[in-house]
Amino acid sequence: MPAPLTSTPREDGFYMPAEWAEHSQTWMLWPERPDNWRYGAKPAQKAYTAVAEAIARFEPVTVGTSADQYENACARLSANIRVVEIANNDAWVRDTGPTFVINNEGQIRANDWEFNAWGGLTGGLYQPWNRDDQVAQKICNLERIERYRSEGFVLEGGAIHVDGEGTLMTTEECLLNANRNPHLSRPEIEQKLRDYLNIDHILWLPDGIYNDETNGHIDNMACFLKPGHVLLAWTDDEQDPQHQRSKAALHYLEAHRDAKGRKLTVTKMPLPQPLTQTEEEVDGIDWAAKAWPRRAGERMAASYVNFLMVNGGIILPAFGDTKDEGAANILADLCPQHEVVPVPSREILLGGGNIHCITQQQPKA
Ligand code: KQY
Repeated sequence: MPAPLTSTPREDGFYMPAEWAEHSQTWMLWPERPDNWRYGAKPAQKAYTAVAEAIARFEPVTVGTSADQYENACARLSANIRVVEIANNDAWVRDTGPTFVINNEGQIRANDWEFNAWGGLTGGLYQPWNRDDQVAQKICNLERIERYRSEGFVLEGGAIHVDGEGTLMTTEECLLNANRNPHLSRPEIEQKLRDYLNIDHILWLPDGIYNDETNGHIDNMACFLKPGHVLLAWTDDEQDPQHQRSKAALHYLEAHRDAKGRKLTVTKMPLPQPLTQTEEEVDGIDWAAKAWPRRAGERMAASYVNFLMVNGGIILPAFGDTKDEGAANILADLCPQHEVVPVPSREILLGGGNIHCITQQQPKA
């Protein structure tokens, strides 16, 4: 397959479209590692399957799996879901897959970010991560899509959201974290984002969700619903450590404008009640020296903001919480052109992320 392009998307006229732009398909990976997913990942496979089936109602889905799990994934997923072999270290394609970029001539390319398992040797979630770092390249090869490789610049897809009109939103907690790109200054990181995503303006929220093991990915904290309109994870409970984080983000968004000079409308999306891992859940996970330890009682980074927009639908995390219905209603009111489909996602949350983290949309070129 061809070597990565040596130019940048900005030089070549490619940009990252918003998530609501039409997709040709969504990518997922199949969970299996027993030191992150309890009971040999069987409950997680069920949860991922429900997400894949929900998305497949709206657009094609491709699921990448290890060779060992290929037959099992094929057997559990509907026949209309394509299964392909993609070796990986874990199933978080938002972060290990390509970030696609398009141009105005109907062409598509992709960014293949350097990946270090959310923090490398200082704070990363597992070792090794070499297979994860090949996922974007393999997806591009399967689709015959040319790619840009951001050698020397670590980024995960969950750390960025764009409005497709020149604005990118991220968090300082993640992108300025010393465990990502300690050799780059803030202006240098901003230049990388401009070059690879072709954006003009960056909104820097201070922090993400409390206790998020990704170091505060934006896709759990806030997202665009349309240009000029941000949905922000929120709690009114001043005793909750999340309150200060959400309040600081709200103040920031109220004080800043987007790339087009628009004032931002912010809608608060309540968090579910604080969710913690149970003894029984933690018990089902294999202990491994090179994987992040899980502890009973630990607060999980649960947020309804971690949904995926698909063609005509919104695949929304549901936690079996009293706030589930309200969250679905907020999105149904704000996005009447999308059918809101809640999918139980506690099992995915136990692995450290949610529906947006386990999916990667491929825009229609
Ligand atoms: O939230 C994400 N984008 C990924 C979470 C990874 C957790 C790994 N245990």
